Amino acid sequence: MEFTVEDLKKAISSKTLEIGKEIVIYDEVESTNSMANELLKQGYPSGTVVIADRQIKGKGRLGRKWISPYGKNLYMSIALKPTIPPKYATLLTLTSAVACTTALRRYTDIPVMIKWPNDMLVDDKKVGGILTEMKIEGEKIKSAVVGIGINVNMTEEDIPEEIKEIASSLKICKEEEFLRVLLAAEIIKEFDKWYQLLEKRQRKTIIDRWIQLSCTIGRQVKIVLSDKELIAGAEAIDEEGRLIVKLSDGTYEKISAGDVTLLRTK
Ligand code: BT5
Repeated sequence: MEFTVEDLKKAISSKTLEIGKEIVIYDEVESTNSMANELLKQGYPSGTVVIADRQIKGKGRLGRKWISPYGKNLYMSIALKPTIPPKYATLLTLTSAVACTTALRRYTDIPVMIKWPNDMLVDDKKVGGILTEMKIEGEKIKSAVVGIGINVNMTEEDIPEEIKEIASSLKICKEEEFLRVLLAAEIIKEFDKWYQLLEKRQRKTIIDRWIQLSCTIGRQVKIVLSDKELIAGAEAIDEEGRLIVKLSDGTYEKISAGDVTLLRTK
């Protein structure tokens, strides 16, 4: 890795309340999410950040993989012990997307948008994704890991055929290289701010900002659920972070998990 924990702490510069008090950087891991979980088990505190230069088993949602070439992109996980009730679990992903997108926009000036719940898109192509994994015990979230993958300096040639149609990178969007250390610092600072709002139950502030940054609301979408597919209009987000969609028969449905494909601008 071309930057050290000290470099990153210097780039963060201001004091954060919780995120990044402990930072661990690896050359190679199976998955920064798995490593963050491991560190939590070892007693590392909530807010611990794990970064790696390469992942050999980078994870997407639902058992999918996250393509993680060496030295080009940001692979980062944040280990947390949230105090919010489990029913607001989806909101943690939405909060993370708000923090990452705000940080990306500030650092790169690229108009990154969020597709519900976890994709960061530029011109409908994916430049980043978020994987939230949680351990829930009874009525409590025991621990959570938010994994953030951002395609930073990947070129067209670096993108494997299987995702060429759907993926992009910050470098491809802006034709310039970005410093991962500065991007990571910006994300840690924003995450610290938005996560505190979530912990303080400021759900409306988070959802309002999410809607501002979203390219999902107001679009026709295709939703793939485990047992069916729906074509619907994405109308709003409820206070648990679920997507409210309007079906062609005029009825509404709330979606809390599933894949959303944007169909066309309304
Ligand atoms: C995600 O899943 O978008 C969550 C990605 C989270 C990755 C981070 S990296 C740090 C941390 N450690 C981990 O092990 N994971 C997290 P999902 O919505 O399921 O999207 C996965 C799909 O996106 C794949 O099936 C591919 O089609 C596509 N994909 C894979 N790698 C990609 C990449 N680098 N850029 C864009 N799209 C990609």
